[in-house]
Amino acid sequence: MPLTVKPRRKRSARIAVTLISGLLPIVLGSFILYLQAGRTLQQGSQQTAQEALQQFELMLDNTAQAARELLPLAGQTCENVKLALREQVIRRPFVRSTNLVWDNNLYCSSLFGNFKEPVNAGDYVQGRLWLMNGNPVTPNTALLVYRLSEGRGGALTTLDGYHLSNMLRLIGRQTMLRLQVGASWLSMDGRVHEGALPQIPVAQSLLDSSRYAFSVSAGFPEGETWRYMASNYPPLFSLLVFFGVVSAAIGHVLQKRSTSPSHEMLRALEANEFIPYFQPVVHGDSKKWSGAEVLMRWNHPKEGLVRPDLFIPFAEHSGLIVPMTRALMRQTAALLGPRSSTFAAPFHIGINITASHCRDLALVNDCREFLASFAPDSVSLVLELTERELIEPTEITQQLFEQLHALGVKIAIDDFGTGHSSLGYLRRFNVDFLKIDQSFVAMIGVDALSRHILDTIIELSAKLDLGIVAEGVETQAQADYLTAHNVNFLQGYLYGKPMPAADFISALSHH
Ligand code: G
Ligand code: G
Ligand code: MN
Repeated sequence: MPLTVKPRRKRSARIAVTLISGLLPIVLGSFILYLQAGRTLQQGSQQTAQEALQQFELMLDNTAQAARELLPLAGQTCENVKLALREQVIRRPFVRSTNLVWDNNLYCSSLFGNFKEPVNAGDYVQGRLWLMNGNPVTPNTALLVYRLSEGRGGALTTLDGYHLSNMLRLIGRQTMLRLQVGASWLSMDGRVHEGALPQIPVAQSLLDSSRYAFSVSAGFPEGETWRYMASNYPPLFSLLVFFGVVSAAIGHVLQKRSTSPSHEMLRALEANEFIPYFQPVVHGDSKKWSGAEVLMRWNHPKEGLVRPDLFIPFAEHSGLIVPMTRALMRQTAALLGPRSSTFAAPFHIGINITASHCRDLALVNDCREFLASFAPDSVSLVLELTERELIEPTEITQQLFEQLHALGVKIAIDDFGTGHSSLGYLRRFNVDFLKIDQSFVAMIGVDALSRHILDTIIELSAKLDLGIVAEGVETQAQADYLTAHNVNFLQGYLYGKPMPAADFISALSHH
């Protein structure tokens, strides 16, 4: 029969929740660190580009200054001006060569003196700067040419690419740093490339010079963010892993700690933690064992043995009492069934039931299954219904008790005397036994009124032809009194406390 309670979460789901609570801080933290690393790299590339831009402007200032000083000499014969041209080369650290132009013709050079080469202003970006990949003197070596012109005259001063690439390397270090002039660009290895600057994969910064026609771009190669994190963030990663472990542990513990008592009890039911204890019931005259009451115990993994008064109310409230009792009956049948063929007379087995059991007919099947485990007529199953909690007579309960009766199941009213069941009630439910509450037994020889009630109950049961069980018999005096008043069955510490199955079974063979 299906449980009426929502099943507990699956083990795999619990593991998943634990994993997620552990991974969440790590993933989230790594994401934040990734963003932080990206920002740091962006700042780094911005700073590098800024620094390179400044240095290149300083070098170009130097080169431009030479051109400015030479421009007024344009038009004079090379013979007159070549010393002035060479002087600029020597005085200015970055200037490699100086040249004079007249009518778009380079006619005098610091290197060769008299010369003749056409000059095309279109080669120069904004008429000013040309990044060349070498010249006939030094082919395949970068060269930056600065052009100044006025009227028919002009001055060309060149900056050695070696200085430029050196600067790229010095400033760039781990950064990818490039200098772009028009459609050519210079890489850190000193080579000049034609075409648009390729995109830099990580943290690209592009800065245009406001004074000269060049720009600088900086950035990092693919995967730099992870490399940066791996080399700079190990302590933070350890912290994240620590948080992850703590968070997973909290998630795990919170899940293990059940949210409600019924939740915890369902877990216990699945784990078979509810076990039967047995308390013997003896014949009033011979004091031989006539049977036993099955009392539930919770064998809790942490709390140890838990008494039923502490959990039965929750079990009743959640409806779990029905599957719990079913499990208890199955265990009892498995323990005692195999020995039942040796029972001399029908052995009474008392099982406590509650109002929850009387809402449907499931109990009939449970009892049928229980009885089937025993040798025919070797046991008498007694269902004990406490008088504290009366059952409302309905169509269902009427059917239930009729079917139980047909099965041969007996009904006892437990804790009799503490509630107020009427004669009609006793008859309607076909009651077979009354179990006198232990409070009356305890008052034997102590309190006259209680004794009077006790005598009345005994008389009543005799008149109604009901069997009678006295509970809580602790002293010989109580036993003597009850036997003298013809009480059929006695139960109490005098004859045996509730005991685990192994003890009960070994004691059973002596009785
Ligand atoms: O032996 P003891 O301390 O176990 O019993 C405490 C109370 O718990 C008693 O009132 C007894 O009837 C009740 N009780 C014990 N076992 C069960 C059980 O299996 N089902 C129900 N409903 N009550 C039980
Ligand atoms: O189901 P019922 O309410 O009858 O449960 C019997 C309860 O009485 C159980 O808790 C059981 O441990 C307890 N009990 C059984 N015999 C004695 C006894 O002799 N003295 C006392 N004080 N309690 C007893
Ligand atoms: Mn009982």
